[in-house]
Amino acid sequence: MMMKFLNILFLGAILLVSCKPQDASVTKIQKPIVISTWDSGVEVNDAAWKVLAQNGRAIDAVEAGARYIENTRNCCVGTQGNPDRDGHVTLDACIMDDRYNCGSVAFVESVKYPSSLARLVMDSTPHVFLVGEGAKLFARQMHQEMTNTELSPEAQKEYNKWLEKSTYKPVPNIENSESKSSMESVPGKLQNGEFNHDTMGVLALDDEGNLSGVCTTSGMAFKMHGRVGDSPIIGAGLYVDNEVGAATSSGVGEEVIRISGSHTVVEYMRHGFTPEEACKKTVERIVNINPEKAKSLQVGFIAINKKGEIGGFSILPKFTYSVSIDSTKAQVYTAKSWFN
Ligand code: SD4
Repeated sequence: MMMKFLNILFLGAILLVSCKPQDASVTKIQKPIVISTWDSGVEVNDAAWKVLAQNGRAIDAVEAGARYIENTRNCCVGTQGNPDRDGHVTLDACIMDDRYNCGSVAFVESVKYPSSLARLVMDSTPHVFLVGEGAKLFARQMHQEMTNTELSPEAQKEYNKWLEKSTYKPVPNIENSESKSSMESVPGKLQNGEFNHDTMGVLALDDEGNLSGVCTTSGMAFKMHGRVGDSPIIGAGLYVDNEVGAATSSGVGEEVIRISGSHTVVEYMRHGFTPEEACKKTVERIVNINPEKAKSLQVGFIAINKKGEIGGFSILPKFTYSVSIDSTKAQVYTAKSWFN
């Protein structure tokens, strides 16, 4: 009798094994791959791809991408970006690797490559976050390239234009009562006619299957002096969990901080949602806080999981992201949005 029972148990076990649905994770993994926010990610991805193509680490790839954009003139990243309302360009950045190592800098001036400074905080200090003068001092100690505090001609022009009214205050409720889009103060095009862009978030999965990310910005144009957004905050502007996936954000930082946006995206992926679904569910969290206010807020997330699946989602239309899976020009996708 006992023997018969054991036989049935054994047969059951065999059947169970053979009936187990095929694990999705054994399907082909798309790697290496790099994705970044906005159309401006096309060139950023190029810089990152050069590292990935040589079997480089994701962390080195994303840093290379961030450095590329920090070295160009644009409204929203690096020392040539638009200033705060007192005329200072203050920079925020963070970086995170595949082992929960992370580094951040915020409210830092004159540092040419804030993403590399964040990397140095991660690699060479026992800390995660340095701000302001302390971050600048650390940059000098680490022989980082510094610039003077003069505004670029384009940023000066934008600032002069803004000074005529000086109405923009990056406090969400005030913005809302003035019924202004928070992005209104950011020029859509540069003087030379080139398309302008916003905060740069870069995520990569390398040949070894490891994830890393970076986020870098000069923050919301004409913000209050001392204001820090989501971009340098681990969990808000960026989060990487090498077991699951990575996410980064662009848009009104205050809204991202209050829901720990990028961490939330990663947690949704942990619970089985695809990257696009995870971004959408996170956007929904922001929208649900105040659906009326959300109609004039832009926040977008992009995400990648361990299989190299990617996705993005935003509150308002026209949030784009760039995707590279080889050395050819990155493909730009427009994310689906909550409002149309
Ligand atoms: C911030 N999230 O400082 C940044 C701004 C941004 O595209 O993304 N601009 O709140």
